Amino acid sequence: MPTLQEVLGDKIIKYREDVRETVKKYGDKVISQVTVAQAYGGMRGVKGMICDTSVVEPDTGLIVRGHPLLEIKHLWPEEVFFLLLTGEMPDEEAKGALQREFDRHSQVPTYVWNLLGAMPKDTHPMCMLDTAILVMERESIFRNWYDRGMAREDYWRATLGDALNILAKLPVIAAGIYRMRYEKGSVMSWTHGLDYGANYANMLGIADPLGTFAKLMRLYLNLHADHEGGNVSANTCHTVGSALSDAYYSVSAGLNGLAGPLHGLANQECLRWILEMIDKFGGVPSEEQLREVAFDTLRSGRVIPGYGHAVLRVTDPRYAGFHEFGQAHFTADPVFQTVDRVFQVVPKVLKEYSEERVKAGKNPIANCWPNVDAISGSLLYHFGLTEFPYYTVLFSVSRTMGMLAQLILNRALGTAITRPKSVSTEWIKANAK
Ligand code: CMX
Repeated sequence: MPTLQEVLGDKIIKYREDVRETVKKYGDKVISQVTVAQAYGGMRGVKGMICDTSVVEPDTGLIVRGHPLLEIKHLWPEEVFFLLLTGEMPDEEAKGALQREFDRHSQVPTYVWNLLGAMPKDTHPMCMLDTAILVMERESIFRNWYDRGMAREDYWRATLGDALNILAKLPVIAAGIYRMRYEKGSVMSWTHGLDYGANYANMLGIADPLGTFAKLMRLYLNLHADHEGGNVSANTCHTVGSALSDAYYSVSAGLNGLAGPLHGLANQECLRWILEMIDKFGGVPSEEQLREVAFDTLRSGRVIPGYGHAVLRVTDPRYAGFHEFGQAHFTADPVFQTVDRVFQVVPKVLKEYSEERVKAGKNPIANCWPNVDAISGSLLYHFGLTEFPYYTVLFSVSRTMGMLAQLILNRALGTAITRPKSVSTEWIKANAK
């Protein structure tokens, strides 16, 4: 099979033709309307952008290029990246070529380590990661070619070059941040010839005699890679990139969004919540104890981390994928058992609480089921990766694949600069009646 660059080059000719035809045929059709409540409510449900790498269906969850997530959970991260971009699975030859690209670009510049080393010791690992990506902007092929008068036709090639460079260095930097920030010893290097997930697992330095942690990392990087285009990280990366800011600016910005507690940081919040309960009750809490803590959390005005979703209306298939892994490998683990028991209790609590909210004139909770963040941390914790402020960095290494795939495709399609129209409250009052 040809390489990623060759397959994508051919696909892009078809993608462009397809989009041209679609706009010609359906350009004046209405696909969405916006109510005043939606304009104030984070544009929830408003269809106003295109993403072809994946879709999130409210009743089934993530579908990647036509494949329901749980049917492709065995894919390795490099295969997922190939699939996101081209809609095709790479064969061994194409996968090997992509792995060699990562080998070639994996050396992290010294100035990145110097910068990370100079940051205050209590810097959040996400701040370290986003800063490291941003400072490498000087390496951007896109900016370099653009400054020399690159044709629009070549934007995607330059962005793919930047993407391969970022993706190759990302696990090295991310693992290095873990080792520096938590004093685990010296930073480790990328091993040539080893796959992406196993390389990241290896560089974190977690003991893995049976290779189970490497398996978890492959799964982890697969399940978090993409979640269509409207979520905060993908949407931010898209918006920044739409100004033709290069991939370093765009990805760093997207990850700043992932660092929020309502988005990617929920995994850290979730594990904190679970551990506090285990600590409080001296072991796996009973269903009654869990119910009490869940209500206390809600009544004190906080959200239950890892539950609810802006789009999904069922249990997140990513939760199901991780749950299957936990059941296969460590059912006796108290943290995993607590997560499992939370699943028995919290959806019922959220439903009751939602009814109370409605009676009090507030919005219902649209989805009382778990999302990916409710469980991912418990698996990492099992392997001794207990520093939960680091968890969003793992999410980031994965989500960068999705953000970059979307960015490359938008460059190929010449997607316009993002500029929705805002209106004022006065305008609403004057016009909505
Ligand atoms: N606990 C308590 N209240 C919740 C809730 C939860 N888990 N999920 C939703 N609600 C509340 C919302 O805060 C909102 O309250 P207000 O109207 O008072 O502001 C109300 O229910 C309606 O919200 P919604 O329509 O159900 O959900 P949104 O689309 O507004 O928000 C999300 C979605 C994910 C931000 C929200 O469910 C939440 O805060 N969950 C907990 C944090 C979390 O797990 N985030 C990770 C999501 C996955 C990811 O992006 O990585």
